[in-house]
Amino acid sequence: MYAQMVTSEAADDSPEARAFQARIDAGEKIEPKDWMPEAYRRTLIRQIGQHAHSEIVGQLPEGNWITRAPTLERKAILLAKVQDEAGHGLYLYCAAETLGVSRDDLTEDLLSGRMKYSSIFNYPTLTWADMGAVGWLVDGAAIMNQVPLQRTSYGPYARAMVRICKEESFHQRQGYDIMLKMCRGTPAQKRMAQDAMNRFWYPALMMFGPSDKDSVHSAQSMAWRIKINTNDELRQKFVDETVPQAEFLGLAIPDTDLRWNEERGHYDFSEPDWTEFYDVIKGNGPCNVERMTARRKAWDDGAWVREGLLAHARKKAGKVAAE
Ligand code: FAQ
Repeated sequence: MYAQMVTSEAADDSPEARAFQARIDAGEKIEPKDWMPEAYRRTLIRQIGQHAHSEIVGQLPEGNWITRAPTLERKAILLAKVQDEAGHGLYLYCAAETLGVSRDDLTEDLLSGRMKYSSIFNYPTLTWADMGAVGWLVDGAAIMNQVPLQRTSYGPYARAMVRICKEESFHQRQGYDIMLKMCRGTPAQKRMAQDAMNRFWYPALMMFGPSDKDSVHSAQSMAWRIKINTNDELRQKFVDETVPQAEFLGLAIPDTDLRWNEERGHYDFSEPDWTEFYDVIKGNGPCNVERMTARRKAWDDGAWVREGLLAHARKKAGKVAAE
């Protein structure tokens, strides 16, 4: 229901809106009880809610490999990483709740398809090398997007991002470490690493969202400092930082047009297939149905726990009121 309300960010020229914009322009943080335009609040609910859902759904492709990690140490590390993602989801749901939505409503919106989650988690993780590629490229792309969000204008979101970014850096390093091990291993392991790179490169580029000319929300979100950079700026930064890392591993980036552009001081690269991107975010990616089936089952199976906790809280509140 919240997703449907965010169709356009209506222009508001009231004195309150002008004072609000002045606070944003001065770099002040907006806190939950401060006045804010309704469209600002809804945009935040959409973005933070989607972000929270992504962290939760994002546990599934890696959770798939916990029982099959090649060593006890790798299993413990992967388990810790997946638990971190659950924690990130919870910080973000808490930040969204400060805007007056409930976690239950956000979850219902995810399960009904009214709210989105990151396209990347609709791709399968087929081999152990995919755990390396997810950590290195997916967490790497997530960090590139999230580091600037530590300076986002909404206080609770900015503060959640500080802790999340610290943990994501560890995730990125553990993914790179898996890739390094495989690339320095047997020829078969190196081939697995290259295959994972080939499958995850373009989906990782899609994580930054559509190209700037097609981004619906960027202009208003940047004016409100909900977003600090455009989608294309962050995608370029990711490519520039990732190419030398791939070279160190001895992996080829699956893009024949990738080359350093001396004049721009950046790599030129091919855009992802945007038809595939829109197809995935409409629910037609390789794993969309599987992911939502898993989330729906977890939500339904956990109903008795939520009901029990609420009954306990109500009983406790009743006792306190009676005292
Ligand atoms: N997937 O106008 P824009 C992670 C939608 S966390 C799906 O450019 P905006 C950690 C967009 O919602 C990954 N949908 O939108 C981890 C909008 O549709 P709507 C998540 C996408 O909001 C690692 C429409 O397209 N990170 O990975 C995507 O200004 C490993 C038009 O797009 C965040 O959420 C997409 N990739 O910019 C966990 C970061 N891109 O809502 C486990 C915060 C766009 O109108 C394992 N979010 N759309 O129906 C953001 O920075 C922004 O929301 C963007 C999109 C940049 C994602």
